Parts: sequence; structure tokens; C-alpha cells
Amino acid sequence: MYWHCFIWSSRRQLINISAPNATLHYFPSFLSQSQAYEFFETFQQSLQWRQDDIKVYGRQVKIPRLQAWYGDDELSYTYSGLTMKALPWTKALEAIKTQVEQATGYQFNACLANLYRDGNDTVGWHSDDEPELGEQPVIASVSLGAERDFQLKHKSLSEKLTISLKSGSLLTMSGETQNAWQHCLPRTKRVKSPRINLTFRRVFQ
Ligand SMILES: O=C(O)CCC(=O)C(=O)O
Repeated sequence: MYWHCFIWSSRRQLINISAPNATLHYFPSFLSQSQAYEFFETFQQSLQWRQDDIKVYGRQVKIPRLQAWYGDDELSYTYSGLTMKALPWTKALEAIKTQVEQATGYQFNACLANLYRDGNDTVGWHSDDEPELGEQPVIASVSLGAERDFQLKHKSLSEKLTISLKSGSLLTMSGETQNAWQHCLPRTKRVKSPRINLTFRRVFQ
């Protein structure tokens, strides 16, 4: 059973999502709809999107989405055997990073951008728990474009949670969330248009 606690800040509504061993904060209107639209257009056109192969059960397969990795000082990031070297921040990414830092009080030095071309693009169950993210990673996730369901499942309890991530929203996951939970973005026939997700992280090297 989950319940939502509504707190009104002077500028933005913050929803604390209550779940065991998780710290989840959701700002549904982090950006206005026109800001979200403008950022979506800018990022779709200007980020250096790539579709890599990763190894799944020993086989090379194409990642079912496009990705781009930006950050400080060519920070590298490895997952599922794929290492990406960070590209330098663009002006628009820096602008949104500053807004995210002001809203959350955390500092970030890297951003993994995902472009889901339509509802066929997806990310499977995983935790953002790579050692270089530290013991209690703070992940700040901005959604732009099509609204998609984001699912979480507890690693040892039979608890599941679905959050519909709307365009212009910000979701933060911190505390024990990455240690205790996995998350995914399931495939859906319902969604025909693209979505961009920016996940700001702090990488320790
Ligand atoms: O697109 C999303 O909302 C989730 C992205 C994600 O799970 C990740 O980048 O680790």
C-alpha cells in the first residue's frame, strides 16, 4: 500500500512517494509545458545520439533506445560491458542541470540521456548501482515528450510501484532506492511518439 504526501513549495509541487527502503520525490511540473517542449526539440536535434550494442547472455544485441553520455572532464561510464566517454556539456544541458541542482540541493557531474523513439523503445529491469555512483546514488531524472510508465520493484519484498512520468517532470531516487529496488520503462503499444529522459548522476572516480 502506498500513499502520497503533498507538500507545496513556493514554486513547485513536490510529491513524496512513500515506499519501503526508498526515497522518491516527484515534481510533476518541474518545467512548464512550453519549456519542456523547447528542451525536447533542442535535445532531440542537438545531442549526439548513438545506438550501441551490449552483451546480453553472451550475445551482442542493439540497445532498444538511443543514448548519449555527457559530463565533466571526459568522465567514463561502464554498464553491461559498454564504456562511454562523456561529451562536454552543451549549453542547454548545463541550463537544465542548474535547475535540477537548485530544485534538489544535490550537485551532479554527469548525465545519461535516453531517447525512446516510440513505445517499442524500452529499458529493462536494473538498478543504477554501479560502484562509481557510490553507496547511495542520487539519480535525478527529467522527462520530456511522451508520457511513459516507470516501474519499480523491490528486490526482496513483493512490492511494485508504477509512476506515470509526465513531460516536464523531475523524479529523484536517493537513499537506499538503488540498493533495494530495480526499475524499468516497459514497452507499450499505446505510445507512438518519442520521449527523452535525462538522468543526472554524480560519478566518483
Ligand atoms: O527513462 C527512464 O525514465 C529511465 C532511465 C533509466 O532507468 C536509466 O537511465 O537508468
